Amino acid sequence: MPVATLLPFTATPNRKSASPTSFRLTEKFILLLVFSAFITLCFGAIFFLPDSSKLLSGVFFHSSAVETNTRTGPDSSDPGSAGNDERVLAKIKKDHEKALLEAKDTLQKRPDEIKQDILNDKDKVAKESLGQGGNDVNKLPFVEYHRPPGATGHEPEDPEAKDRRAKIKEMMKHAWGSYRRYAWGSNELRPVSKQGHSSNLFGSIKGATIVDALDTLYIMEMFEEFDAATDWIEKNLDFNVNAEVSVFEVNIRFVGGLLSAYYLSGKEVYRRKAVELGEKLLPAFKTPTGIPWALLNLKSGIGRNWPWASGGSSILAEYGTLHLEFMHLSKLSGNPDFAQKVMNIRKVLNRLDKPQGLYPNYLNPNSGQWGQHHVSVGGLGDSFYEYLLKAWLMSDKTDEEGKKMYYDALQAIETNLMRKSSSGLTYIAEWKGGLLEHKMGHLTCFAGGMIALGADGAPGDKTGHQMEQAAEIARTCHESYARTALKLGPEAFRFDGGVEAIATRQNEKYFILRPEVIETYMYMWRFTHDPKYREWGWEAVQALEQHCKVEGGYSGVRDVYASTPNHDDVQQSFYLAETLKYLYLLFSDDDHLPFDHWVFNTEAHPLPVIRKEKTDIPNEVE
Ligand code: DMJ
Repeated sequence: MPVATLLPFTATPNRKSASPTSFRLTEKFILLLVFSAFITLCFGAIFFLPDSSKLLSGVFFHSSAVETNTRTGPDSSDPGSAGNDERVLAKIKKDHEKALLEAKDTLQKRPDEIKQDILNDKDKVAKESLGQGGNDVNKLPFVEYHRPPGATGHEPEDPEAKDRRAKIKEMMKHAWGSYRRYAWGSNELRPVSKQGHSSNLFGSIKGATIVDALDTLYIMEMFEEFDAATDWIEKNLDFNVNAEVSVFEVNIRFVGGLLSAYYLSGKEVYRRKAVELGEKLLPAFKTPTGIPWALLNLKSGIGRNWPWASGGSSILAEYGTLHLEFMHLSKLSGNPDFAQKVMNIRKVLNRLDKPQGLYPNYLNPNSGQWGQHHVSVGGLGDSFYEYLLKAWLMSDKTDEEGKKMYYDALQAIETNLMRKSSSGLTYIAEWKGGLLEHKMGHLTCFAGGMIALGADGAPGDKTGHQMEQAAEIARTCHESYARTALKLGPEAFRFDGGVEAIATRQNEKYFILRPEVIETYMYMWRFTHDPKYREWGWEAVQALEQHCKVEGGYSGVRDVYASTPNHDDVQQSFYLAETLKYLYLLFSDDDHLPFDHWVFNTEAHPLPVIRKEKTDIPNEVE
């Protein structure tokens, strides 16, 4: 039918026409019926044609998918396209059948066979991605995960220890539950004002308490909470921030927390996140000496040092507290850069002259020269010494350089900094250009645990001597608690002006839920089983419950000598990571996170010993 013949029907019905070709009404009606039947048929054909949805979208919606198909796929006018559709349908059918067969096959397999299949698949994917090269965290090499021993414990047989351990778990529930309720996603909790708290140590990275608490949740078998934390991390933990962070704090809390969570649970998300963050920290090492900056902008990769640090220096306890985490990052990522960076720090240190064999707290990353000659086993120095010892232990005692550096440094500390008060309390003073300041920080109290941990390997028959030193430091630190009104330790205490183990300056009287004293009790208990360490730990628990517990969590206090607590309104993330974990372990049996398999980073995150005979399997610890 010529198109022209249809034209009258496009006219409105009441339009008058004198044309001889005009139709009668019945004819018009019949033609209208035929025409509408034709239209319906055409329209219906659109729906009944194969793959009609694509066709419709091509007609009615100008989608990019359709556009792509028309550009790269077969032309719809191509006579072969019907055959293509059939082939597609046949392929879908075949895939379905294959999947069904595989599922049936899998159901008939034993669990160990299924596990092996999964491992093989993973291996295949890993090999493929390795072939593509690069350090993309999404293409991490395959790592065979072995659950390390003692990740969770069992109920202690001793009924008192059992009850006390249960009490510590209750404390964790209160601390975690309050954080979850009032500050979920913030870095820390303000337990009095019941809101989030953000410290500028982490820039705009969020969730410090979540990451720091992960392994404590795990070892206490709080799995519902652990899963909620994992979920938050998967969805929200973001390191792509334009913010300046403390390299040290982010490493010990975030990298350390993620690594531990990986080793305890085997969840890949933790390995991925740890490596991703580790890679973001690498630009901090771009200095003439390779001694890293203290602060780093994670987006720009620009670093700098604390403005208050002597002569633009980096800080010993900061650049010296990366070793454990970075060795594990290299093992888990296959990227040797991490290990090389921290080994280079040692090279720089070993080339330098050390005054009296001591390590000053300040080192300029540009010149490679010491800043002010200030030496401390507390703030600014502490965990550098800890990591020398633990690097040796974590290497399955193969890192002879770390071992030598540790025992040499400890000897210099004993000779130059360790003193006894007139009533016989051993303390570790601070050294400023050859002069002693008879002050010991709460932070320094970790040294009791460290010296006990290293005593066994001490050269020249010094094991007994070092155990005595460790016990004496534990006693001194206990005295610093016992001599206060609240039975909680001050930030720093002095041995001068007629006082012993007492803070004399107002700005040294606060307690911020720090772990170091309890950490030392835990190590001393493991090595001696002297019940006094559990008693001292229990005293601390009672004081925490009485003076730090508030409705919305746990808070630090401003003055431990005041008869009633003045709360500082901060629940530090290390309270969950360290203080509560060390308390829990103090009342656990020794096979829970056993020392011959695990080494704690300075934030109490357990990392497995890397066995020398199995270095090809990064997390193999047995
Ligand atoms: C923690 O973040 C770590 O233990 C660090 O090494 C020193 N200070 C705090 C806890 O007091």
